[in-house]
Amino acid sequence: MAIVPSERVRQRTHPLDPLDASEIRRVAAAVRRHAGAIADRLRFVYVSLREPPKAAVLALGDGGPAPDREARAVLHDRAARRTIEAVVSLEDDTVTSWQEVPGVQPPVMMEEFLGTEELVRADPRWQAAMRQRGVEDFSLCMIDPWSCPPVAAGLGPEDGRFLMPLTWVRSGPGDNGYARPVEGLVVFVDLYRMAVTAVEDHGVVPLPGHSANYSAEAIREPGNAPSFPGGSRTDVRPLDIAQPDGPSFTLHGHHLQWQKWDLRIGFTPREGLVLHQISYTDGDRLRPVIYRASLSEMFVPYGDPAPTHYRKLVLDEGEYGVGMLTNSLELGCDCLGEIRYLDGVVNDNDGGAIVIPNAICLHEEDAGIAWKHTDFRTGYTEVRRMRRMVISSIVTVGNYEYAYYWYLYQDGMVQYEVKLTGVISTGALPPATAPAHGTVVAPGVYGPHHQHFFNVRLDMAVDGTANRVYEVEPTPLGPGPGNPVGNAWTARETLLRSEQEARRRADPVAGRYWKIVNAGSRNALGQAVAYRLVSGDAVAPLYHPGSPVARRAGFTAYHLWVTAYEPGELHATGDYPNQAEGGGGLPAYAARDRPLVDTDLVVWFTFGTTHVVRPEDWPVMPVNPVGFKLVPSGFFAGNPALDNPPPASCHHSG
Ligand SMILES: [Cu+2]
Repeated sequence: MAIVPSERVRQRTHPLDPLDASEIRRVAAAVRRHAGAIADRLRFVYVSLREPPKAAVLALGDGGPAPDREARAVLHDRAARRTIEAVVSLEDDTVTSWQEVPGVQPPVMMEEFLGTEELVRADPRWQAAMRQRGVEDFSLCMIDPWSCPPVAAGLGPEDGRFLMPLTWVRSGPGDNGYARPVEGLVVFVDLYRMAVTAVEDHGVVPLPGHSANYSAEAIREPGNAPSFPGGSRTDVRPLDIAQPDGPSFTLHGHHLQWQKWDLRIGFTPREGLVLHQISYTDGDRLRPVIYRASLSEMFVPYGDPAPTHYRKLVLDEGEYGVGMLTNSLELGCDCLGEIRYLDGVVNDNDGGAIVIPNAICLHEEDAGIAWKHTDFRTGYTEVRRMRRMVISSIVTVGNYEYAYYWYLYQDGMVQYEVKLTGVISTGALPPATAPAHGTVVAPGVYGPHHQHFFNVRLDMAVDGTANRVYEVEPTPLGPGPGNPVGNAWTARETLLRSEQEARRRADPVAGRYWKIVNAGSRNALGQAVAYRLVSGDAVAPLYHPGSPVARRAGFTAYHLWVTAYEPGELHATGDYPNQAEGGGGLPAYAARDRPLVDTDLVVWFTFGTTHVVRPEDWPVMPVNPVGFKLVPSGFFAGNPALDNPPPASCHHSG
């Protein structure tokens, strides 16, 4: 019997699997055939899976037919300054939709990111500014292409396509370039003309003199800041993770099963790591919790009004794409233990495929104790270990690293954590001055104050798609007949009925949290099943509420947003935040004020950190973890980790 190759592919590919390299190339070929005369002009911004309708994916679990496989391509015709969204059927390699999107700028492309550096290096005005600062060897200069927010006139999408490179200088090849920022020099590049349109020089500030390297060798050098003349510590003995029988999870393609958890792993050029259909096996039922979980945007606004810093207002995901910037991970370094990996596959700007080997790391970790009790009268003790499944990826965005971690626990908890590390963005100071909006980290170098905001989109599916959300606030009761000694309080629940009502701020001191409830599904105690969203790291924006900064990232005005499910609503700042005035994404989605009770809904959570830089953040920053937890709250009728086996080496348990 003849086997048709495409049929074989079809059998192996789940509808939610990300595009592989051959599919990306097929999409590009189909786009070029369709584009005809303009094919050679088209640049490929993003090529990614166009996920099938949710109903079709859910029907698959009941034996429904495999939905057609489709891809979405965001294209840019630079000559005509047009952005096009195409849909390509991977069933027959044809373009099924071709739509121009007017008035937008797609994100910065890798070729632009890389091409800008050489362009600036060759510009006589920039060269003159560098010579004024005593720099003759331009090969030591690092020209980072920061995005260009439209906070100045004439920089909207209709005026051109801009980047705003900032310059640093290495003291020698291979040195930490961010140790020597070029203060006061801002360059504007028009990517359509591939030309430097303006060079702003706000005056010479001396380049800091010291190196700030962090290799095991470099930290010995007396001139390094800080310096460790003894080199690396010698008292760190081996700590090996041994799993002689292998890990407790199985990975088939992109399908991960671990303990009672079951999910699929995806990857897109914009969002990077995506989790699909996170479900928990409870007896003989596979109970859905989240249909799709993804980082939807990041925002890093700087709080320093100096000319080099006030336009640093980056939307790292929407303006660059964090999938594109994902690292290849290495065993024993990025992840420890018995590791499995998945590659990430993204497009290049010619429509080719780039495979990022080992982009996603999967492993198990011991997470301390799961639970314990000692009967103090008899000495009878039961204790269990907790284990967690870790799904992670790390991205490099210029100077900063962001490491993203999803954790699944044996007690039904889902946790998300971003570990911030890398090198802070620096500024230089004139001699004998103190920064008003930052912290000195080395002689002549300061780290400006800034904030990091993250927004995670959680397409919830607690026991099915019909969910509702309550805000819960522990509330003291006033004194009275029902509260004679004044100790009484209740957990007051407020139903969030519509999108406008569901824009909420965190109040960790008050113990406020949110509960995603399926009112139609009851646990054995008769309670409606739920998961609660618990915030540890909610921050308030420090920019003025009426400012262009606030408008750029409207999602930061609230920590919680809930919207009615709409497949195209995936990003907290909307589809095209690059050079946009703002207002897209969550503010626009929620403006429709759709009803939210017992419907298919999406929970969006904004969290982050206010970064008042410390000297200890220099020259490379110790990780700072921020995130949130989703905790079962009546989803089970008791402790779901009761059946964790007693530890073999523990004599008290069993
Ligand atoms: Cu920071």
